[in-house]
Amino acid sequence: MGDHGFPDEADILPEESGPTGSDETGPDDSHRGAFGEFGGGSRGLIDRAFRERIVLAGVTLGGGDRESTEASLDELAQLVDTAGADAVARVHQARQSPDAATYVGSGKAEEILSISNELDADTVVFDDELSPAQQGNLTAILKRSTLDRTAVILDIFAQNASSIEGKAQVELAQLRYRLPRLRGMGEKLSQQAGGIGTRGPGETQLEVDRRRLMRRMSRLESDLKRVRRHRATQSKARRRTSNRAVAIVGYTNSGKSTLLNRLTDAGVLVEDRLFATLDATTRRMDLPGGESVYMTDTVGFVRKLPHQLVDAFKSTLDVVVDADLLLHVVDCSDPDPSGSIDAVCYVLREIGADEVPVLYVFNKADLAPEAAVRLVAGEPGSVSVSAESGEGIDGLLEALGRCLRDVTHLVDLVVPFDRGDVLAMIHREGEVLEETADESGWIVRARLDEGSAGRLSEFAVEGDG
Ligand SMILES: Nc1nc2c(ncn2[C@@H]2O[C@H](COP(=O)(O)OP(=O)(O)OP(=O)(O)O)[C@@H](O)[C@H]2O)c(=O)[nH]1
Ligand SMILES: [Mg+2]
Repeated sequence: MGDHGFPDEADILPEESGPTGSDETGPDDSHRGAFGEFGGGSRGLIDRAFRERIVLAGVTLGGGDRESTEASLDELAQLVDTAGADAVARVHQARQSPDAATYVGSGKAEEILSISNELDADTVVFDDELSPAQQGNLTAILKRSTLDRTAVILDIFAQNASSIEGKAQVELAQLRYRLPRLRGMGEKLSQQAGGIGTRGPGETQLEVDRRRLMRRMSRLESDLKRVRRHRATQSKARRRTSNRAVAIVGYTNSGKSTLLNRLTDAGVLVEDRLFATLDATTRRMDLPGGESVYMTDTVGFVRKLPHQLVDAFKSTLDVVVDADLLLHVVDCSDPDPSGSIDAVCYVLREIGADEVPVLYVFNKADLAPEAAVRLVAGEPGSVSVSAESGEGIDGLLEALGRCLRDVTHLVDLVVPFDRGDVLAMIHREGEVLEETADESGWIVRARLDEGSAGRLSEFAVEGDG
C-alpha cells in the first residue's frame, strides 16, 4: 500500500494470521501524513521528518478540578513526545461546558492563536475529543492544524503496529476517526482520487471518498472477524487441554511485558514508552504445583482511550474477556495509581470483562517501596513485585495458584465401574479431593475447571458445593 491515499483493497489479511504478533514486517515507513492534514497517509497523522512544536490545550469543565486537568495534560505531553513531537506550551481554561463551535471560548481561542504565533507552533492539541465541526473551526481560527488526544493516540498506535492484525485494527480505528472529518480534508483526498469512472452520476468528490472509505472499513471488519474466528478455534483447542488462561492487563508502561518475560521465556519487547505492546502474546507457563496455565500479555490502556480503538481492538481483547483470571498490573511509582486503575477498569467494563476475577499486581515496587506497601494494604489479596528484579515473584506465583484454585468448581461425580477412562480423565484434568465407592460406582469429589466440569456433567450429581 502506498504512502498516500487509501490502501489497495486487494490488500487483505491472510487466513492464518495468528495472535502472537510474531510476524515481523520491519519498520513501517509509511508515515508521511503531516500533522496538519490529519490523515494524509493511511497509517500516520504526525509528520516525523522533524519534531513538530505543539501547544497543548486543556479545559476543566463544570465540577472538575484543575489538578486532574493538569495531570491529564502531563500525560498528553508524554503522548505527544511518544508520537515524536515536542510540547512547547500549555493553555488552560475553566468553563461550565464546552463551546459547541470551538470547544474553548472565542477569547481563549485568540489567546491560543497568539501564543502559537509567538512560539512558532505547528499544531495545537486539545486534551479532549473535539467534534469534527469544532476541529474544523479551530483549524481555521488558529491557522494551524488542530488535533485532539484521540488523534495522537491513534498515531502512536499506527506507529507501533507490527502484526498484520494489529495494523488492520489500527487502520480501522483511524478510518472511523477520519470518516466524519472528511469534509475538512476534501482538498487533499480529491487530488488522489479522481480518474475516469470513479465518480457515480451526480456524486461529489466527498461522496466518492466517503464511499471508498466505508468500503475499506467493511473489508477490514470482515477480515478481522475471520481472524477472530480463527482465534476462537485456537482457544477452544487450548481449553480442551484444561489449562487455564490468565491475561495480564493494566495501564500502559506499567510493566506487563516485563512481567510476562519474567514469568516465561516469552522475550517480548519491553520499552520505556507508551503502547510498546499492541499484539497479544501467549505463553504456556508451569506453576510451582505442576499445573500449566496460558499467560497472555496484552495492549496497555490509558485515560480517555479512544472508543474507536477499543472497538477495533475488541477481537484482540477477547483473550481478556475469556480469561479465567486477570493479573491487573499497576505501576507503584505512578503519581495517581487509583486514577490509572479506574481507567483500566473502565475499559474492562467496555469490553465486557468486568466479571473476570482479578489479582492486583503492584509492580515496580523497587522504585516506590512505600507506595507498594500502602497499595497492597488497600487491596486485600494483592501482591507487590518488581518484575524487573524478580523480587516478590514467588509471592505472586503463590497468589496466582490460590486464585486459580478459587475459580475452579467443586464437583461431586458418580462414575460407573466400567468407565475407568472417565475416572482417569478426572484425575488428569482436576484435583481429586475424595474418592470412595459404593454399588453404583466410584464416588468422586474433585475441583474442576469450567471446561472439564462441562465435559463431565453427565457424571455430576446434585449437591456439589
Ligand atoms: N524499576 C522498574 N522498572 C520496571 C519494572 N517493570 C518494568 N519496568 C520498566 O518499565 C518500562 C515499561 O515496561 P513494559 O514491560 O514495556 O511495560 P508494558 O506495561 O508492557 O507497557 P506497554 O506495552 O507499552 O503498555 C520499561 O522501561 C521496563 O524496563 C520494575 O519492576 N521496576
Ligand atoms: Mg508491553
